[in-house]
Amino acid sequence: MLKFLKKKPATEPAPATQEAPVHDEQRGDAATPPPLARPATRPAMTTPPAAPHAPPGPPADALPDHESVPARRSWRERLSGNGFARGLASLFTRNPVLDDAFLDELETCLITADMGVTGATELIEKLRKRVARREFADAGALLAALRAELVARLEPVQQPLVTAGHTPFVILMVGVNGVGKTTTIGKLAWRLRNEGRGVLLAAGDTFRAAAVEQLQSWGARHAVPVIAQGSGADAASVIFDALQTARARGIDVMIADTAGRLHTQTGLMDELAKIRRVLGKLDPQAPHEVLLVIDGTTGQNAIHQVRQFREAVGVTGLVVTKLDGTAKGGVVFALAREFGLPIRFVGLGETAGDLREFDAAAFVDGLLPTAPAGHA
Ligand SMILES: Nc1nc2c(ncn2[C@@H]2O[C@H](COP(=O)(O)OP(=O)(O)OP(=O)(O)O)[C@@H](O)[C@H]2O)c(=O)[nH]1
Ligand SMILES: [Mg+2]
Repeated sequence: MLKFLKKKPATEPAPATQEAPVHDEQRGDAATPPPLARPATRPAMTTPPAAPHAPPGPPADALPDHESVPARRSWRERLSGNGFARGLASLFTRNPVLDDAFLDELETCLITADMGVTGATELIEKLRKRVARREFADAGALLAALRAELVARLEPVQQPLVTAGHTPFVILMVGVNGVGKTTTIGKLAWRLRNEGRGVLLAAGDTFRAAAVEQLQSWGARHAVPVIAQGSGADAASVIFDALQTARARGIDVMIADTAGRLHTQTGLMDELAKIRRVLGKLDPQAPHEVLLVIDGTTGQNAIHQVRQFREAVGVTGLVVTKLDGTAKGGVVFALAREFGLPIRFVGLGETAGDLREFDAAAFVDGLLPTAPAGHA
C-alpha cells in the first residue's frame, strides 16, 4: 500500500552504507568477542536518513532500563502468568476427583489455551482411557502423566540452532508486524557474542521509519556492528552488502532483520524471495536459517502464518515470543503438532537474557502446577 514511499527519486544517490559505532557496556557478562566484531575505530554513525514521507510509526524502541543487567528468571517464574499455566493451576488446586467432568474441564482448559481442538482431544482421550483403567491413584499421578504426554509432544521440536559449519552463518529473521523480530535479533546477538562468536547485523527493515534505529540501538548496546542504509533503501541490497562485509571481516554469524509483513502484502512477500536470491549469489546455501518469529499471544492464527511464510520464503526454525505475558502457551503444542518445525528459541521477556533455547521439559514444567493440593 505505501509502497511508493520506498521509491527513491532517480537522481538521488544510493545511500552510503552506515555502520553504528559499538560500545562495550556488556564486557562484564560477555566473552571477549573476536576483534572484527568489535570495531573500536569505525567511522561514527550518521543518523540514517528518514524516508521523506515516512508513515508515522512507533519511535525507535527504547531498551528497558533493566536491560543492562539481563534478567535470568526461571521458566516457571516467567510462565506463571500465562493462560495455560493459570488454567491448569486453578483446575488442580481444587483437589479434583478424577471423573469425566474433570477430564472435560481439562480438555476445555487445553483448547482455550490455544492447543488446538484435535491435539487437546487426542491427549484427553488417551488420559481418559487410563483413568478408566484406574491407572491413577490421585490427581498427582494424572498430573505426572499429563506432564509426560506434553513433554513427549514437544521433544521432537527441541532442536537447537547450530551456527557452526558455515562462515558466515546467515540467519534471516521473518514474521508479521510486531511479533518481536528485531528484539529477538538483539537478544540473539547478545547471546552469540557471549559465546565468543563474531556477529554482524543487517538492518533489512527499510520499510518502517524507526526500524533501523531500533536495530542500531541493540547493536550499540551489545557491541555488535550493524550494517544499514536507512529507511527507504532496498532491503535486498542492504542484506547483500552486509553479507559482503561479514565475509570480508570473517564474521561468524550474520543476522538480517526484515520488515514485518502480512501474506496479503504481495510486494513485501516477493521482497523476501528477492532477498533469498540475492544472498544466494554470494553463498548458494545462504540463508542457512530462516527464523519465523511467532507472537505467542497470536493463537491459532500462528498456524496460518507458518504456512504462508513457509510457502513464500521457506522456514527452517521458529521462535515463539511473549510467552511471559498474556500468551496462552498452547500454540507451541499446536505448532509442534502441525509442522514439526524446530522451535529454536522462546521469548520469555523483553531483556537480552529472556531469549531461551527451547527446552521442552522446562517449558512444560513452567506451565504445570507443582502438585495438586491434598495430593502427593
Ligand atoms: N513481554 C515480551 N515482550 C516482547 C518479547 N519479544 C518482543 N517483545 C516486545 O514486542 C514489541 C515488538 O517487538 P519488535 O522486536 O519491535 O517486533 P518486530 O517484529 O521487529 O516489529 P516490526 O518490525 O514492526 O514488524 C516490543 O515492545 C518488544 O519489547 C517477549 O518475549 N516478551
Ligand atoms: Mg522490527
